[in-house]
Amino acid sequence: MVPPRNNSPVYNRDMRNVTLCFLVRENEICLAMKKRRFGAGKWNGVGGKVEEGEFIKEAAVRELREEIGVDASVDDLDNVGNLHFYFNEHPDWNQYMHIFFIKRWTGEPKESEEMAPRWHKQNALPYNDMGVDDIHWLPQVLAGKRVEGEFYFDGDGEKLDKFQVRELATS
Ligand code: 6OG
Repeated sequence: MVPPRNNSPVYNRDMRNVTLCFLVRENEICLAMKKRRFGAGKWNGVGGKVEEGEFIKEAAVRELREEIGVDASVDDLDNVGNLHFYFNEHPDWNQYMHIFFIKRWTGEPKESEEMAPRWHKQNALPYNDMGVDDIHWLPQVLAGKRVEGEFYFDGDGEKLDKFQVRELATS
């Protein structure tokens, strides 16, 4: 697949497409504790599956509203990364994750049945309680880079088999 060269995420027809959004403000980033389903008990951004017929950024905006009660405009979503995830033992879980940073929104992040949001210092993130992939791409993104890459997991996604991450030209 040709990687996106501009700021529009590109739908991957061969895999499940999912979104991951981070609200960011000076020195801080909003992480949310996932309360159920995949990734429960871990800090992550906010997101989920892109539904049939939905644009990727619209799906991201919907999840922000549903999961932490904030409203954002698709124009304020900055596509900072795109990662392919492959689960060696569960190929049906494979997914393509579109990552967004958001600097402008309305409302205060609030807890839902799905997630409990909290602001964290960007330079002191709880990587041990995040996805095992995060430490390999989030620092670059926080440093202003755009990334793409592939991660291969063993088990249910808790063990990293191999990965590669490439920095993209910032547009
Ligand atoms: P639901 O299945 O609850 O959405 N996600 C991952 N995030 C990170 N950082 N690492 C992973 O490694 C991930 N796999 C999935 C995408 C799942 C949410 O979790 C993200 C979605 O935002 C495997 O609808």
